Amino acid sequence: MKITRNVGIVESITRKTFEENYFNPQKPVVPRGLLKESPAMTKWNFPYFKEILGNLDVGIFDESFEKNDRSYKDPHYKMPFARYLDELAQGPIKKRLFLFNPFKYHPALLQDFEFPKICSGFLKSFPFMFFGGDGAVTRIHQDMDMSCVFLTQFEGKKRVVLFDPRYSDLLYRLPMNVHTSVNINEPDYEKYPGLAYVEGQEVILEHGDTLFMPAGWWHHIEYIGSGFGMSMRCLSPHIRDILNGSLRVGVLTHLDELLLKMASRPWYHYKNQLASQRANRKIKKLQQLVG
Ligand SMILES: O=C(O)CCC(=O)C(=O)O
Repeated sequence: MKITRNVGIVESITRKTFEENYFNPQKPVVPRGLLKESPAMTKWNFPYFKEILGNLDVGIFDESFEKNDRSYKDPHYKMPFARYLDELAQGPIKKRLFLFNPFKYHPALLQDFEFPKICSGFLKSFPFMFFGGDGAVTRIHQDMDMSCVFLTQFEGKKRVVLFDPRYSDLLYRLPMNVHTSVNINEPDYEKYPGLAYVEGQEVILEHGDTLFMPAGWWHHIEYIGSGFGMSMRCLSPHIRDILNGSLRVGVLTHLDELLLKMASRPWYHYKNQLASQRANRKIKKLQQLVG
């Protein structure tokens, strides 16, 4: 597996340039300081969230999220947000808050930023926040709804590794799911030979950086220092992504979870087998092309 640092970083960008160079061709980019005028950039920090939402019970994902046969939507346990923020501020903990919607509980937060003007089609009811401690990992996945994501970093840094969706088979995507069993930090080429043909793009996000992740791009995320970020989602310019996303959100994920509940091990085993078969077919095609 090759990991490059090819993601473009731009200090400022017009809507026209963004659409032509990144949005329409669905190419990742970091438009630095996209939200720099927003009050959120200076106002949002751990003490502020503790003050406004400290009493809220939040769903925590611990390291067992790394296990593959768990739904990635269900948190492992709950704890008061204030206690979680204290733990984050104190030191390295791998607990994460994933797809957290604080705006539901404190709508005034929506006044603290504006959706970027560089594209339209934002799903304005679905901004989400993500918190994590130093060393926490959001395991590689695609976003189920197949929308484009603008991920802005507020506190701490993040290492993000992106993979083009054309590598889905070689990344052993589990059928009916947006996950894979592979670990991109320790690729097991014996078990997953397809990984040798995959190329990822790594980028480090710092305070104020926004990463544009096109629809369906795989992302693996590591927290460098305790921190948090926010995602804003917008519809893909391609109707096939919108249809695919609706199918996944409306049907496939529910079916997958039902089968996981009914027959967890055999279903998981069967999905891994299918993923391997798909990867092997892809490897064969690639080998025929080169030789
Ligand atoms: O920042 C994170 O921890 C995860 C972000 C993510 O997976 C997303 O925005 O889809």
